[in-house]
Amino acid sequence: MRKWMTGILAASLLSLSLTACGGGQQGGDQQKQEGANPPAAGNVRTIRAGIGLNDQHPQFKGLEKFKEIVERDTNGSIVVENYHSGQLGDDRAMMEALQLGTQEMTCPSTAPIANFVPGFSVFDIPFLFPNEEVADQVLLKDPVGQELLDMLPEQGMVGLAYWENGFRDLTNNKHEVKTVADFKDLKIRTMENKLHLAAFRALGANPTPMAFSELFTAMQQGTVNGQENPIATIYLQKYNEVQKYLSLTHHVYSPFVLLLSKKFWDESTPEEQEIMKKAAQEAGDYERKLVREANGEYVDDLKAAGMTVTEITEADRAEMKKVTDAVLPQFVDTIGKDIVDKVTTAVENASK
Ligand code: KDG
Repeated sequence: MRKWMTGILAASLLSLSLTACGGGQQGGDQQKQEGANPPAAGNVRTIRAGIGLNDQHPQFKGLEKFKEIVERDTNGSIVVENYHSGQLGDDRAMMEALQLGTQEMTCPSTAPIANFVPGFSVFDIPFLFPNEEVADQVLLKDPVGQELLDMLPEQGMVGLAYWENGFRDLTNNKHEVKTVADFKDLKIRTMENKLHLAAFRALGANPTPMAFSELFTAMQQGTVNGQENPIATIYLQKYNEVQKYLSLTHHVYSPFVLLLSKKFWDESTPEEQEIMKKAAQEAGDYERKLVREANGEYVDDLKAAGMTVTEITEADRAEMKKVTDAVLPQFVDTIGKDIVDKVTTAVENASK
């Protein structure tokens, strides 16, 4: 038998044995791990993770990263199935499913979470954060960020980590919006959040709350003239096909929270809980990096796609802030004065 043939035979025999023990370089560890004690089929538990955004959005890429880390580090005792584009329902329905334990994971913006834990509406205060760095400081470093997450278990959900949706900008198909006066009578879709509704009413618009999954059709059919979301969502959800004007209002910074069903959390071992927590933070840093790049990059693509893009002057943004600040007093008690004070102080300190 020719020499090279013995080589191939040997190699294929070797790879066969590796595959049997689950492949590749880190054969050793993996072999050791996987070969040693793969979980009995009966012991494998599944996380079904659903989001409203599509599979092109960094949020879905973040979920795929979470899947990779959790399945690797739990040695397959937990597997993750990711669903996008509202396949498992809209934000409210998915959070209710987590409470019931009929779904394990979702990652909504904080605005809809405020319907379950009103404290999260502190992040809906318009023009609260001057930039992403200050947002990171307050959400990821200041104790108030974790204090809010610790309010979720009472509602049957566990907040594993903050991810990023981003600064929200306004689009519409009626006219360019530069000043407060330009908001007049625009039919704007908002998230299901009372503070957002009050802020847009104060600006003179005619806001209507609506689930994310209904938004594209509502714009297509003219049920609404406009909406507000970060650039990545506007571009990746193809809103330029149904919207002509984009105003870079940056009126609200929207965090996401990666939520897990408390039922699933309580049924997990301390090791599994630690792995899921770490994976959520690592995948969150990965998602945050991707979405920041996307939010920066896609403005030019939207211009190229024919949208009229309007920068807002600091003077006009200050005017918008003055108008929306007027609605805050009626929300302080709902949010909790303690939380409002802690967050606004943290923002001031981080802005120095
Ligand atoms: O996947 C997240 C979406 O469901 C939603 O939270 C996105 O910001 C959003 C919106 O406008 O509803």
